[in-house]
Amino acid sequence: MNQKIPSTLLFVTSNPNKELEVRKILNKNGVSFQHMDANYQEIQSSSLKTIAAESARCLYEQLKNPLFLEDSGLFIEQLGGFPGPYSSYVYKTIGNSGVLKLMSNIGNRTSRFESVVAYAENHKNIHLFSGIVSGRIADKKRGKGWGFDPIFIPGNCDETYAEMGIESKQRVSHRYIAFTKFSDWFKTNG
Ligand code: ITT
Repeated sequence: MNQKIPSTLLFVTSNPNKELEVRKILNKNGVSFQHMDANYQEIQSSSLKTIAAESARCLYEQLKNPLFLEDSGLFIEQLGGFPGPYSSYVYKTIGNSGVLKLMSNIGNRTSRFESVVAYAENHKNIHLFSGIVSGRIADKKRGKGWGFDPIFIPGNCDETYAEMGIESKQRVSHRYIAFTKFSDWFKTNG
């Protein structure tokens, strides 16, 4: 990472869709940040909280600047929580078609999206905020959206995240829940 580091709150992510969604949520909630487009090494764990906390701690050690990041994933009940922490890799390799193929004979399509925000105030104080949305996997891809948006139907809705569009997704999403908790906390404690 050879980027110049500004002395402001950093959001480290290599995912532009995530950055856009987070910018909308935090702008609305009055928390400003500088985006840092960087890939970082993640430890292996079945827990997004453990991965996010460790990533934030390591990045703080390198950057010596307050920062936050988000680890998120889709957990499918009948697949034992797969892809979960491997969501990014699974999306890049088998994609939505591959996930639908794995689910082809499975009637119970219950799944959940999770988001964990890790805020590193310094190398010791890592604060975690999580958001979970339960839902189900659609029978086929519906709508245009990034990642698993075309195959995930939240809660009691009929539409996938992709069909809902970003503004409606932003009102219910796992990311919205986690980042609202973070910004509410940050405004008084950050
Ligand atoms: P950074 O780690 O650099 O932030 P990433 O895309 O690798 O970017 P994650 O490790 O958190 O991020 O991977 C989560 C993956 O889960 C992501 O790449 C998508 O494929 C999927 N995902 C997470 N949230 C999603 C959402 O709101 N809509 C669609 N897919 C999502």
